[in-house]
Amino acid sequence: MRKQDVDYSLYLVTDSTPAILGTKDLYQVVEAALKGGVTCVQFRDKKSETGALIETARKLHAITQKYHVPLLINDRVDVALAVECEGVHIGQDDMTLATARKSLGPDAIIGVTVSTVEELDTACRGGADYVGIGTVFATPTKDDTKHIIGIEGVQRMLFYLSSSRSKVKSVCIGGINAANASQVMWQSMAKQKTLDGVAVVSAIVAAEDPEAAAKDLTRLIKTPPAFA
Ligand code: TZP
Ligand code: MG
Repeated sequence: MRKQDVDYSLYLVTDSTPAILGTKDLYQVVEAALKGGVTCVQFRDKKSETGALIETARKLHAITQKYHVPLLINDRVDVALAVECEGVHIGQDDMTLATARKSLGPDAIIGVTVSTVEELDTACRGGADYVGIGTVFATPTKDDTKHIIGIEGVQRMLFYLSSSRSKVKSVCIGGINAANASQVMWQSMAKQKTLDGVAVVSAIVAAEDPEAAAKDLTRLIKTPPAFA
C-alpha cells in the first residue's frame, strides 16, 4: 500500500472502554466496520500495558490487512514498530513529528492532531502525511478536549491548506455522527478545498450494528446536503 494512495474518507478510531464498546468484541467491531466501508483504522488505547497493546495491535493488523486498509497506532511508535503496521497518530502532547519520523522512516504514515492554524502549519512543514482536525464538536468520548473549533474552525484549516497548496490530507474528529457527517464534510469547504474524510469513534464503535453504521456514514460523507 503506497501511502500516497491511502483513502481517509471514513477513518475509524477504536475505543475499548465499556462506555463506548459495551459488551461487544473489539475485533468483531473493527471487522464489521471494515465490511461497512471504513478506509483507515487507528488503534487508540490509553490504558493497556505495552505487551497487551502489541498483542491487540497485531490482531487488528491481521484484520485490516485483509481489507487493504492501513492500521495506525495512537501515540505509540514503539508499538507500531513492533507490529510493523503502517504508521502512527500523534497529538500535540506526544513525541514530536521529527522524532516519530526518525524512528519510523519515510514510508510510514504519520498523522498529527491539530486545533489551530499554527499547529497545522507546523505539522505541514514538519512532513505530516495527514492532520486530524478537531475537536469539531464537544464529545463525551474525549472529555479533556482543550479546543472545540466547530465547522468554522475546520473551514479556517481548509483555507490554510488550500492557500498554501498543501498536499497534506485532512480528516476532522469530534462528535461526528450520521446526523452531522454530511454537513461537516460540505459546509467546511474553503476555496474549493474539502476534507479528505471524517474520523469517528462512537458513531461506529458504540453502534448496535457497526457494519450498518459504517455503510450509512460512507453514503452520507459522499452525498452533499441539498443546500450545499
Ligand atoms: N480526538 C479529538 S475528539 C476525539 C479524539 C480521539 C474523540 C472523538 O470521539 P467521537 O465518539 O467520534 O466523538
Ligand atoms: Mg496522543
